[in-house]
Amino acid sequence: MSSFYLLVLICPFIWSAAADLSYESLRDKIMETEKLSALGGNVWLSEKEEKANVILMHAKKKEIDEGLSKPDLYPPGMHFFQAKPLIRQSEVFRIIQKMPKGAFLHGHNTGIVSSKWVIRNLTAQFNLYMCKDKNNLVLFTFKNMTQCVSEMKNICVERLNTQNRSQYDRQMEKHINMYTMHPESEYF
Ligand SMILES: *[C@@H]1O[C@H](CO)[C@@H](O)[C@H](O)[C@H]1NC(C)=O
Ligand SMILES: *[C@@H]1O[C@H](CO)[C@@H](O)[C@H](O)[C@H]1NC(C)=O
Ligand SMILES: CC(=O)N[C@H]1CO[C@H](CO)[C@@H](O)[C@@H]1O
Repeated sequence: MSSFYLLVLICPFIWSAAADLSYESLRDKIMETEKLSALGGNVWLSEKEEKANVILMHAKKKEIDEGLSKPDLYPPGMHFFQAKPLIRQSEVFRIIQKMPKGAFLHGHNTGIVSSKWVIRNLTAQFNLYMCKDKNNLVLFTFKNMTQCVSEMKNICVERLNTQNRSQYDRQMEKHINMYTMHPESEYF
C-alpha cells in the first residue's frame, strides 16, 4: 500500500524531470540518488576522515585490480579456509583491524575465539569431563549427563597422563573445528 503511494508521488516528478534531461545526466542523477540511499550514503566525512577514506579506497581498489588479474588468488572468490592466510596479509584487512573493535560488528560467542584458544583455555578448567553421545559427538561437561553413552573422562587427568600434550590438544581440537586442507572436496 505505502509503496504504491510512493510510486504515485515519485513518478510524476521523474517523468517531468526526465523530459528535460539527456540519458547520461538522468542516469547520473539516478546513480547519485542510489548512492545516497546506500548504507552510509548520508554520512559526511570530515577532512581527516576523507583523507583516511582515500587511503582505504586506494588499498581496496588495488586488491580488486589484483584479483581481476589473478582471480585464482583472490580471497573473496575462495573457500574461507584457503582465503584466511591471504586475508591476514591484505592491506585492507590490516587497516580495518586498526578501527575501533577491529571493525567487528557482530559476533556469536561460540565463534568469537579460535578453536586453539577454546582448547587451551576452556578445556583446562578443573574437573571438566568429556564423553560421547549416541551420535559419537563429543560432549564437554562438569556433571553426569544422561546423553553420555561412553565413559566420562576427566580431561585434566587425561592431559597429565598423555605422552604428548600438544598432540592430545590437536586431537581434541578436531572435535570443535571443521578445518581441513581440502574443504571444496570434503564439504560440498
Ligand atoms: C557420575 O556418576 C557416578 C555414579 O553415580 C559417580 O561415581 C561420578 O562421580 C559422577 N561424576 C560426576 C562428574 O559427577
Ligand atoms: C608431539 O606431537 C606433535 C604432533 O602433534 C609432534 O610434532 C611432536 O614432535 C610430538 N612431540 C614429541 C615429544 O613426541
Ligand atoms: C590456561 C590457558 O591456556 N590460558 C591461555 C588462554 O588464552 C590466553 C590468550 O590466548 C593465553 O595467554 C593463556 O595462557
